[in-house]
Amino acid sequence: MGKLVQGRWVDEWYGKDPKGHFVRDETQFRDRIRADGSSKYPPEAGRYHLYVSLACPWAHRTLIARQLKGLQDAITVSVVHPHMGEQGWELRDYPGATADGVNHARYLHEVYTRAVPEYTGRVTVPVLWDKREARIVCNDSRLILRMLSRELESVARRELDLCPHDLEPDIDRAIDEMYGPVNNGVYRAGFASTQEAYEEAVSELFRALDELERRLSTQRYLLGARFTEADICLFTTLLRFDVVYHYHFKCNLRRLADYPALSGYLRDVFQMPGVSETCNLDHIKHHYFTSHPNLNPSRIIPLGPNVDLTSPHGRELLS
Ligand SMILES: N[C@@H](CCC(=O)N[C@@H](CS)C(=O)NCC(=O)O)C(=O)O
Repeated sequence: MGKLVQGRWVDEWYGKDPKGHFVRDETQFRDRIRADGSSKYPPEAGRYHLYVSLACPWAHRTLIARQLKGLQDAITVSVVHPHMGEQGWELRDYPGATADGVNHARYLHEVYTRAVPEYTGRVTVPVLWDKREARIVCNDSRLILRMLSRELESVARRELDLCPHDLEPDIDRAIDEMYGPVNNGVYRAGFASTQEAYEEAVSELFRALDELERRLSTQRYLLGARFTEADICLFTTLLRFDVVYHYHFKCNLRRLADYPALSGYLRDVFQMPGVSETCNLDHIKHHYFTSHPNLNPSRIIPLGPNVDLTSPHGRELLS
């Protein structure tokens, strides 16, 4: 675990504030592919490459959008090894992982320094790489998600609007609202270094889940009858909840299985054509339980819990 400082890899755990709250660094590469030609990155089949981890909820967002939009041929992918070790994410052999066919890097930090030799910051997935200019376009999951849903229509095989214009403000609000307490909330709980910071995160998380449970009891998706980017953002956190966050991050006031609407919603999204192909519980468990030695020093990966994501959910009736 570490980061780059002026292009050199240094060992460093995540940031925290004086009260022990986990502090996530801002992403630094925030360019966009633009369909209207207003950026230096036009949509083009075969030009862009995604570096992802199948374990990471942020990277998982981009993989789902790529799959649902039929962008698999247009955008190539490298999948890192699930264990994030001393040198960070690594590209080496493991079932479901791939080599780096583009930059031939052994470590993801080499990809960052190839783009910016003096880069200072964390080396995170997802990364959207431009093969033509050998540059990182963007390493922010939310921006990449929006690009995949909006800017690559000309090379997408499926017509599916994940961010309809009439819903855009509501989608943005839903994503904003769940980021702090839910998506980042599980990390704020797991990486808190004081009791107060942990309790604050867990209370906010479960208050937000209770609210989402109410909302999803009467409507199929977060914004109503249409599946959108906001659902992708919620889904990738819920998928990891009972198998990892409940135990490893101590988010254990309730299990997701204790929420009928949320757990039905999880199965509903999992069963959408294309989504299950992007989900890999082995990578998820392997990553979290082996990559945080201060949380799980033995690195033993628990066998349970058994979560059946294929059982009926009955949520079609809500549409
Ligand atoms: N805000 C970023 C977060 C990405 C992120 O933190 N990814 C994690 C994996 S779950 C990572 O690569 N962490 C490595 C590190 O911070 O050293 C996004 O949404 O893209």
